Amino acid sequence: MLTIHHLNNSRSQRLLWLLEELNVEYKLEKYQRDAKTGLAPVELKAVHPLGRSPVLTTENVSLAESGAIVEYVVRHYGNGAFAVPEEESSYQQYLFWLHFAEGSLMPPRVAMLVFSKAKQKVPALLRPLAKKILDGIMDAYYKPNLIQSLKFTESHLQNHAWFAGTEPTGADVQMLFPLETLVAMGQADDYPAIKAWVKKIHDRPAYQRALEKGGEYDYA
Ligand SMILES: N[C@@H](CCC(=O)N[C@@H](CS)C(=O)NCC(=O)O)C(=O)O
Repeated sequence: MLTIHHLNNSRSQRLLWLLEELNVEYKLEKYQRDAKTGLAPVELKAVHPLGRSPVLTTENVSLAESGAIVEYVVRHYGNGAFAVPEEESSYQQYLFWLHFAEGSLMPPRVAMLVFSKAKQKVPALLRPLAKKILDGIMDAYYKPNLIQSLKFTESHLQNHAWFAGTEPTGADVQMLFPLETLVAMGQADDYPAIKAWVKKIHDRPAYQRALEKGGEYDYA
């Protein structure tokens, strides 16, 4: 039996969507972020040394990294659904978007989130200086980098129903978290195709079931 170790308000929500789409039987172990730090509780370290979510376990598997888990689940439990596309150009799209999600899109999003939290934590006297430095780094690198990635994603979705081929695949699962958080945070006004793609997934019965099972999730 598969177990998914799931943290509230986190990337693991997309795994629940995948498992619901595939009608896989699974057990859900829920963990709650620390109210002050937002970090995962120490119990997750007993499941995997990195102590982050998601983690998938079976009697003989303990796998972290959502991309790795998506590939594992689709390969062993997919029965052809959400699978790696066979057609060469779709296969290349699949590889690209599956890795782009965590490799290129998430890092500037996380950095900007961390920087804006950091600004609030600096003592009031030092805040103007801290703001100047942190905004300078964001404006010089993370912001333009993120906008470039989002424009590229938007242009793909203006011409394609899914990220790779004619049906949803693991690439869509991976792209969901960065894009649904963007929409939920009200930062997607310039990206109508991204908004429509997120809505299309949110409207699916399997997504709704995943939401019900996962509990607290601020991005849907
Ligand atoms: N690239 C990893 C990222 C894992 C990750 O950072 N997960 C976050 C949840 S969104 C987490 O567990 N954060 C809590 C912590 O770091 O303590 C993946 O895709 O699985």
